[in-house]
Amino acid sequence: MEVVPQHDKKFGAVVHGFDWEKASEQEIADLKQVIYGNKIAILKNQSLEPKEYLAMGKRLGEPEKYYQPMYYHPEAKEIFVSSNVPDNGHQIGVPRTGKFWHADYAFMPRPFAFTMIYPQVIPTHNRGTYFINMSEAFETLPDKLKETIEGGQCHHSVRRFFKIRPTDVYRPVSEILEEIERETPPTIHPTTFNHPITGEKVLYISEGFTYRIDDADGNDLGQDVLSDLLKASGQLDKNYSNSLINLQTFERGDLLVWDNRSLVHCAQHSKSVVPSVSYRLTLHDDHTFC
Ligand code: 7UC
Ligand code: FE
Repeated sequence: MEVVPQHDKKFGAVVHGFDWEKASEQEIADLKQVIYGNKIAILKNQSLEPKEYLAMGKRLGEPEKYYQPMYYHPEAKEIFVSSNVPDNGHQIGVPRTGKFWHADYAFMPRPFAFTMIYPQVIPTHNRGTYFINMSEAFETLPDKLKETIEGGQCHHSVRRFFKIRPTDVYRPVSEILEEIERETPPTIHPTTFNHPITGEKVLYISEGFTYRIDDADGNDLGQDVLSDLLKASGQLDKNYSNSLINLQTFERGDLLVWDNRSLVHCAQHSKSVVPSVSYRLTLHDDHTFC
């Protein structure tokens, strides 16, 4: 395994020669440190069948399948399929996933340590995902704002980005909204926490899922504080030109693994529909999330 940091970018490291089957325990531990330290690892020249991909994920962590079956890969439930390319006329997975700033499963009690993305059909243009390192974003905050949020908590919900399922057609929207609140009730996480491995302080908020911020006494700090924080972190920049935003591009054979504690991400937007398929795996590690 050879690791080359992406010097033209703020973070990320390219990893050549990683073989999940042959890798020693030491190499697996080293790769995890590369991910924590560089936030993203771009594993080159990977050629994996769905079952092999899952086996690889099991070497890096404990895979958890998504809570909604409509995303499942037919050969492995743990693989979350993002696709707008019908397979023999059938929709597999869900199109246009993750086109908003978020950290995966931030709306759940136990979010994932790692997200893996293995692109299958690479879009002809707009091939990439935007990332922001939320510990870097925290460092840029004015001291006054850091004090305001110190010791506080945020409320997160999937409600704004819950995808209507084929089985929801003809259901009253009020019933669907009630179901979302019942099955995925809002979750509370600390507004900032120290990353259990790097020790860096992470600002844990996202434009997609965070809807309320409280101070250390549980008082609502209001929407202005939340939007000031989102703005400072670059998540409200509709042109994606904020200096905290990094575009990570990929090519066929690349497999991305990132630190889902530190990073928020947003799938690149595209006005026209270009064919795109990617397989996601989400993993827990041995540490509590925050
Ligand atoms: O379809 C999607 O954009 C999925 C999103 C609501 N959740 C991704 C996650 O794992 O947090
Ligand atoms: Fe995501």
